[in-house]
Amino acid sequence: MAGPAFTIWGRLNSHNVKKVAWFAEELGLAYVRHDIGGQFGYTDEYLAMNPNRLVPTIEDGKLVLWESNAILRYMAAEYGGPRWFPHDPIDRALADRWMDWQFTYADCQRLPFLSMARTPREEWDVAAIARDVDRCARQLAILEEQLTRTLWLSGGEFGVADVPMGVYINTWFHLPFDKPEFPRLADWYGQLKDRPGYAANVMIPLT
Ligand SMILES: N[C@@H](CCC(=O)N[C@@H](CS)C(=O)NCC(=O)O)C(=O)O
Repeated sequence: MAGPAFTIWGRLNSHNVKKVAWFAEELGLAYVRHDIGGQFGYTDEYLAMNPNRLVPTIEDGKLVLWESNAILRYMAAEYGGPRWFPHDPIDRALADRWMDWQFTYADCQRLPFLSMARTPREEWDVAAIARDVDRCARQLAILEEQLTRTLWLSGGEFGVADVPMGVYINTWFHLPFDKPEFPRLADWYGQLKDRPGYAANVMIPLT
């Protein structure tokens, strides 16, 4: 009898859960996902696995793991191999840094996202949103520059290092604020949109 499937715990309207569900599809991994967190609340069983009261968490055989980018690295190593995460230490480090860098970006996107996607329009703090959008744009200029030098954040081809910012860039392009033009970012986003796992798990209504 087949063992338990790779299990993802977390609601899909979470950026960090989207990363894991999308990447599972890129790897062709059979998985089950259970809604938990946010509007679904938590169970004691879940909090015993992840005491941070955050999503996502995965179970894979005897492994229980939280922290979305650590999960992505595990998935790439266990199920993907060098195609997804280069063995060469220099290539790997250059790709890997964009995964950690995403948390820097997430910090400035938090307020516009929570304010615009999860708050009635009449309650938006327009000045605060504009300040954070400006901060996000300054950070995205760094990504734009990188994408003039490599096609993907992972290097010459799409890989795991494109996933964290790949999720966040969908939100950047969808939230209704004025934004500067970033042509290479727009190209990169256009290519992500053609990936079925991205369309199914990331390009869903922002809620
Ligand atoms: N660094 C953590 C952050 C996890 C996190 O902040 N998750 C958010 C959703 S994106 C969360 O769980 N919020 C509370 C909730 O959903 O109940 C990771 O990358 O996994």
